[in-house]
Amino acid sequence: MRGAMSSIASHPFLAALARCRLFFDGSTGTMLQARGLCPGELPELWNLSRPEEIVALHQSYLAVGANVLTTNTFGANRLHYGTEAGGPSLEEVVTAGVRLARRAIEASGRPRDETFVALDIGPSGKMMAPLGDLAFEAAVELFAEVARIGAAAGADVVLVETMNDAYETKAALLAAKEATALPVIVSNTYDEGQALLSGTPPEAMVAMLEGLHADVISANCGLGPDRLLPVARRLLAAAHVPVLVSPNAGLPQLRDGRPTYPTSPAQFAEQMGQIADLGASLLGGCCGTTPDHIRELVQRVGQRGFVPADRRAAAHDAAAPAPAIITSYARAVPIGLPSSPPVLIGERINPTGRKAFQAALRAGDLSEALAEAASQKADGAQVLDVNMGVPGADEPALLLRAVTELQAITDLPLQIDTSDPAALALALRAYNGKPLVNSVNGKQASLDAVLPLVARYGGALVCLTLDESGIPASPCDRLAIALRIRDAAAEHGIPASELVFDPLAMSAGADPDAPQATLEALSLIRAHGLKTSLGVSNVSFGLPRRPLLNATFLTLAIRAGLDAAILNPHSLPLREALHAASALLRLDPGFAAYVAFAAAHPAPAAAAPPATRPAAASNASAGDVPAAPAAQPPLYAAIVSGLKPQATAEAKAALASRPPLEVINQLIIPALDQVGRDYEQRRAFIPQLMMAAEAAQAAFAVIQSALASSDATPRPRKYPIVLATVRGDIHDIGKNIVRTILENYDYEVIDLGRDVAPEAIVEAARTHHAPLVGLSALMTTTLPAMKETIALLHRELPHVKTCVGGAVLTAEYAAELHADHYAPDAMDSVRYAESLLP
Ligand code: B1M
Repeated sequence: MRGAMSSIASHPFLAALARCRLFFDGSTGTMLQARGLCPGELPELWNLSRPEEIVALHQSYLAVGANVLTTNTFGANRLHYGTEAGGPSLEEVVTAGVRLARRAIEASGRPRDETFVALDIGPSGKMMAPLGDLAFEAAVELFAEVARIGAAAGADVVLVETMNDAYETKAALLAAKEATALPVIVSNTYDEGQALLSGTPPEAMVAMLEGLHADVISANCGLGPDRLLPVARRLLAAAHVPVLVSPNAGLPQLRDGRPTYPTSPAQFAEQMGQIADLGASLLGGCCGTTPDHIRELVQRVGQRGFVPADRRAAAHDAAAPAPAIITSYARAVPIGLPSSPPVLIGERINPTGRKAFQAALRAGDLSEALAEAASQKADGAQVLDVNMGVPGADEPALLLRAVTELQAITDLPLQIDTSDPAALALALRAYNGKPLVNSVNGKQASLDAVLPLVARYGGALVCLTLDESGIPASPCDRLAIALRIRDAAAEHGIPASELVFDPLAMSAGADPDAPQATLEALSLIRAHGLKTSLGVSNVSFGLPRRPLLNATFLTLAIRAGLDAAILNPHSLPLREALHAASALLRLDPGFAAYVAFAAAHPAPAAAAPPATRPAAASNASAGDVPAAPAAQPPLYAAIVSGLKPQATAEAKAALASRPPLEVINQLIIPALDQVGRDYEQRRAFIPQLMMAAEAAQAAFAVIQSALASSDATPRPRKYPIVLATVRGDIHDIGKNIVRTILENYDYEVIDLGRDVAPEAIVEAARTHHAPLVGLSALMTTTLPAMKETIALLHRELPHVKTCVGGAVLTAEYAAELHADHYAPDAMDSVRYAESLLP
């Protein structure tokens, strides 16, 4: 977070960065391979077994002008070291790594305040929960241990690098900050789509990392300097801290089974020059770069003009007032962009006044909250407010669960809405990204509780203009509270650009002057260069035709300069007002959003009669008119949205009116195809793919048990069929469907699971005397494994027939692989099995 500058600003490394450009070294892995590191050998072991090689490598980089050395500790963590009796401890490996780099510097005679040792921390190699099995706090401890050891051994700075998952990056940065007093550089690996594997764009990374006080933000690995240039440009446009760029020497090409890197030292340095001119303060190299690359880089770029990061950032901020950026793992949402419509914050994940929702939350049931996330997004919400304030419930635990589970199924940023500091602390720590915090107010107790938490974890902050004396009637008094909050935040290092002020809508029924006062306070706050938000629906409390009043008040607030509106996105009048006012006030260039909205919501006369919405939206705020329902069948929608409990319930409902195979073929598979298309077109990312897969599996489990119970009498089995997803491929939903249908037709299925080696498949066919083997593969990259399996089967067991299936296959491909049969779906495999031995 800008302004919340680190207390270690006087550290020699940061002081050097304010003076001049620094050069990192190049690759470690590629260079060690050239010195004899064998495939599969752990590179960090060389710190103990071949220390002279490591020192020599460091010296080769120092000799060409590098002034930051990366320790040989990339993969050193508790998962790889210190687990085997007799093996070296993690402490030995990391300490040696730091000392060898220090030894090289000392031998070079370079001054201590010009040449630095960066403790290298790479990714854990595991997937973070809830999608994987590495819990957030376990990841923090894993990285903290390495950071503690490295700092004690004398590292100057921590380099967290090659991270391709935003959440793991957060764990590593928090760990390094909490375990050491060193500056921390955080480096991510972006793909050609300019996002991390977790789908995170550069702006979202910058917002989260600056909020957590990263001292340098960086991109490394993955691409060469030419293809990393657009990412560097985006990082430099967004970041206020210095930026490091360490690309590969181009995209690797396989030669004789080994990767080679095509970008020559001269090309590398030439392309890096462009990145330096954009303002990168630190430059280095990753895979495939050698001392020759760094020599060229230092020689060609060392003399170019250098602008310190704070001057570069100040120039950006002067060009346009800085918005408050909030993020999820997949997107950054700016609040307060000039000439933009207000950001729509969905208010529906809030049990206030909703008895059934409260009872469900008290029982630990979050399904309505998850369904609201999906339906509010469908109705245009850009941010989701999450409030778990239920009397009698454990709010910290519930809010933590809600934040975690919501982030697994939605890519929208969340607004964490609680008045309980303990709940806020837990949710902020576990949040994947940089949230909006709702809220602080002018009471000293609130300022004391909330500001330190936001300063520590990052976040934009909604500030309510009330204090110990209540909500002032006068707009000027509300402004005075806003300014007091602004000043208190600044003392905690939270800049005004991160604050969004809510001048509080009050019921016009209770006080006819209230709406005017709120609008005037809003204008005053705006006139002081501050941002605003408003929960609009309070204005109509106790009055008839609430949607009409709410929509009109929203229009007036937009006119007064509203930056964010907290409202019910299911309310059509509110969304109509938002789009129409934004268009008329020139906040919607070219009327683009208005036209898209109008196309999706034709005028009432032409529209179909309103239908009732699904349960999730049926208890919309009093008087709100629900928007048109989504057209997708509920089971399809539940799978696409990754909602497991809903998928289970909707599968049961679907089975009441359709046969099981129809549910599979017309609802489950098309939903997965939709998610696959979204993934391909970068509208969805791995987390959504995984949640959709889990929802599909939950639906399929219902179908499986329906099939099993409809056919309780055991019948003799026909013959054994071996089934497997081939080596390297973990997609097994299709194979599982095929197994169930084959079993339903009385075949004995030996299911070997997924990612199965050719030899294991042949062995199972031999042992079970199976006349038929069914193979599944869903990726072009795993077709060779399928071909290898078929060849091995034909060679070892020529009498065994092979039947293949999976999304990437066609009859032509199957013929090329020499399969005996291609089955486009499960029923076709049954027909083929019957044709062999009826
Ligand atoms: Co991934 N995935 N996925 N994925 N995934 C695809 C396959 C992909 C097409 C998405 C896309 O880009 N559009 C793409 C492959 C691109 C390509 O190679 N051309 C892809 C990718 C790239 C990946 C990863 C590499 C992503 C990453 O990590 N960067 C990764 C791969 C990991 C690995 O395998 N090493 C990955 C991971 C995953 C999840 C884990 C998240 C999850 C799988 C969970 C699981 O299976 N347990 C997943 C999912 C869900 C999909 C999609 C969306 C859906 C697959 C599916 O289940 N379809 C998929 C997109 C798509 O296919 N539209 C995609 C429904 C299923 C019922 O159909 O398997 O075809 P299918 O089975 C049918 C028939 O084909 C036939 O009968 C079945 C029933 O009718 N059949 C057989 C299948 N096997 C048969 C065997 C037989 C007979 C018939 O023998 C007798």
